[in-house]
Parts: sequence; C-alpha cells; structure tokens
Amino acid sequence: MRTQVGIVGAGPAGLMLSHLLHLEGIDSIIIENRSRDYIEGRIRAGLIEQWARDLLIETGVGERMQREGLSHDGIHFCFDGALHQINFRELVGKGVTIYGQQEVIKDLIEKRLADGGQILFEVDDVSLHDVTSAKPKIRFRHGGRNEEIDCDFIGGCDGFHGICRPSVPPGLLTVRDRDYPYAWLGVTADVPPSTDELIYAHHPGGFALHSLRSPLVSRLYLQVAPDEEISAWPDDRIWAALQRRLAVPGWGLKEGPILDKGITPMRSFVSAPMRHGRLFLAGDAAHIVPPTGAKGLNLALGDVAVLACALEELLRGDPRLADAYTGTCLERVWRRTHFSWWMTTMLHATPGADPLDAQLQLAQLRYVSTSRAAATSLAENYTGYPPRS
Ligand code: RFL
Ligand code: PHB
Repeated sequence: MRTQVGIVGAGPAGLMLSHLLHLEGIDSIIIENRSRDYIEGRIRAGLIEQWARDLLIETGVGERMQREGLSHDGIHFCFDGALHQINFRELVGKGVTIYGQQEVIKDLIEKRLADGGQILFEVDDVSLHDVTSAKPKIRFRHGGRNEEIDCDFIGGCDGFHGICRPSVPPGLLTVRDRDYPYAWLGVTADVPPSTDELIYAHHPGGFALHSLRSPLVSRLYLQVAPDEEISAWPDDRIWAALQRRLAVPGWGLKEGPILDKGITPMRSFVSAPMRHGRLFLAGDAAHIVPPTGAKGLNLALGDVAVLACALEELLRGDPRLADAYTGTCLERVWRRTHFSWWMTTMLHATPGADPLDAQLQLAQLRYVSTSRAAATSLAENYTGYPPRS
C-alpha cells in the first residue's frame, strides 16, 4: 500500500488529521487496532472548546453536534455547601459545547468513509520502520495477512499506550510526568441531569463532578483511590458518595440506572520532541492531562490542526512549519498542562495532606468565585483558544 501520510490510531487526533489532510487534497490511510464498534462506543471526554466546535463546523463534520450538542455558558463550583457560578459568556464572550467524544468519532468516521477515505480496523502487530529516511514504512497484520504502508510521513496518533512514541529512541525523548494520588470513577446514568451546567465539587470526602451527555443522560465522576477496584463500588455506594459530595441545601441530585462505569488514573505527562524524522506525534501519544480541565480531546484536535498545515507545506517543499511543530504545540500543551494541574490540585482532597492545604484550596475557590479578574483567567483557560501555526 502506498499513501502520502500513514496514520496510526483512529481516535480524535488520527481521524481529524486524515480529514483535514483530505480537505487539502492530501491522501492518507488510517490503521486502528480496535474494531469500529468498539471505538464508536468508548465513553471518554464530553466537552468541546469553542474554537474546536468552530473547526468541526467549518470543516463539515459539525452538523449533528450543532443539532444535538448542548451549549453551556459557564460552570458551577460547589464548596462551603453552596453553588457558585462562573459565567464564561459574560467574562470572555465564549462558551463550551457538551457532545460526547464517541459522537465526534462517529461523525468523523462517517465523513472519512463518505469521502472515500481508508480506515483499516482491527490491525495487529503494528511497527514503524525507517522513520528518519525519506521512505518511512508502517508494518502490521490485517485480516490474517502481513501488510506494509509506504508513505512520505507518519502521523503517530495512537494514544498514550500506543507504539509510536516508544518507536522514538528513548535517549531522544525528554519526559516530564506526574501521577496524582487519586483516580476518577466515571459513570453514565440513565437519568435527566439535575443541573443545567457542569458542577465541580470540592468536598473533604473527595472531588465530584456532575456532567451530562443529553437532556436525558447524566455523566458523573467521583474521586477514588488510584488502586481502587470497580467491584468495590456497587451502584448504591456510588450514589451515596455523589449525594454526600454534591449536597447543596435546596438542590437535589436525581438518581437513575447506571449504564456504564470505569476508573481512570490521573496523570500529567509531556514528552518532547513531538517529531522524530518523518514521524509526527499528536494528541495523547505525546501528552496527557488530568481530565479536571477537560483539555485532552481539545489538545488532540489542536495538535492535528497545526500538523495538517505543517504537512501540507512540507509536501510543497517548505519545512518551516514542520520544523516549528514541536515548539508550536508544546506552548499550548504546557499552558493547558498547567491549567489542568491547577484545577486538579484546587479541587481534589489529597490523601494525607496537611489541613493547611484544604484551607488554601478553599481560599483559591472563594477567590475565583468572587474576583472578576481571577474568574476571567479561569474562563479564558477553560473555554480555550485556537492553535496558531
Ligand atoms: P485516543 O483517543 O486514545 O486514540 C488513539 C487511538 O489509537 C488506537 N491505537 C492503535 N491503533 C493502531 N495500532 C496501535 N498500536 C494502537 N494503539 C492504540 C486506539 O485504539 C485509539 O483508537 O487518542 P487521541 O486521538 O490523541 O485523543 C485523545 C483523547 O481521547 C483524550 O485526550 C480525551 O478523551 C481526554 N479526556 C477529555 N478531554 C477533553 O478534552 N474533554 C473532556 O471532557 C475529557 N474528559 C477524558 C475525559 C479522558 C477520560 N479518560 C477515560 C481517559 C474523561 C475521561 C474519563
Ligand atoms: C465529561 O463530560 O466527560 C467531562 C466534562 C468535564 C471534565 C471532564 C469530563 O472536566
């Protein structure tokens, strides 16, 4: 097989990269180790920044999101037993959209296939070869056969546990990372949301988040220990903890059947450079943020918006954007890594922390909820801004 850009991974990064390249007349093949059903059903992020929403609409994959996505103008913090609203629209003139990542995936797959794009699902044994030569190759098994894609460039979009980042010789990568001493237990519940906007709760018993997926479906998260087993959390224990952590006089959390539950570790991770020869890493393959700032999906889309322009120029013979790729992306990545770390440390109960820490968290929460200057900074970071390339 031969293509201009071989892409490993059909997550938001890989699919959007392929879509943007197609719009510039550049062909690509995506290989994905899971089935289409699996990736279309995998529940993950739900929050799309305004510029990312605009990008999906402008490039022709935002129609269903415009119909079914929920526009939010702000969020609530819950602490000291009360809700405190931060109104982004009023502060920075922008909002966010709630639309499940798996819905973005479905829309992108449908569009890629309608445009004649090639996505090979359920591939195995993927390996990269000759990435520093002019003729890089991707080898894999598909349908019981050994296959090879010859390409000009490789998009390494295979997420945190993929093979692309480990294909860079270890001595060439600098990694900065932190594992947080907690995880999130996330549930999707068949019950109308009890809130119009997301609620981020700080509570001595641990963080909780009330998000949503539609007018009929709620999405909720609880801070748990990093080594917690899901079997230790039957549904009634989950609801009891959510009721305790989200308790506000005069407001009630509605309960319903839990459709899906899982535990996600919390981690900050940035690896640099994001390019090695003709391999370009994008999205979770290069960096991870804890989900408290709702940045991971948006960062993945930002990387590939930069990468698509860089590859287009490179194929025309101009290397400048490609040479700047790591620097351009990492500037945004570090800003969002900081914001995600800040939200995370402000909102979670750290096991064994000095009582002083809890008071500092509350002081910070009261400050962002009452100071227009502090709230504006939060709003600017939360609603995000487009990548520049
Ligand atoms: P993905 O989505 O992990 O996609 C990588 C794809 O590559 C495939 N793959 C391979 N394919 C071929 N060969 C191999 N060897 C392969 N190895 C892996 C995988 O099957 C997969 O299909 O990475 P990408 O595209 O970089 O996208 C990143 C986002 O998925 C991620 O950052 C977000 O989901 C993070 N995140 C959130 N981000 C937001 O912007 N807003 C949110 O509200 C938000 N909430 C969340 C989140 C992530 C969560 N979890 C479960 C990690 C909430 C949660 C709970
Ligand atoms: C979600 O709806 O899944 C979600 C929303 C906001 C976050 C994290 C996850 O910060």
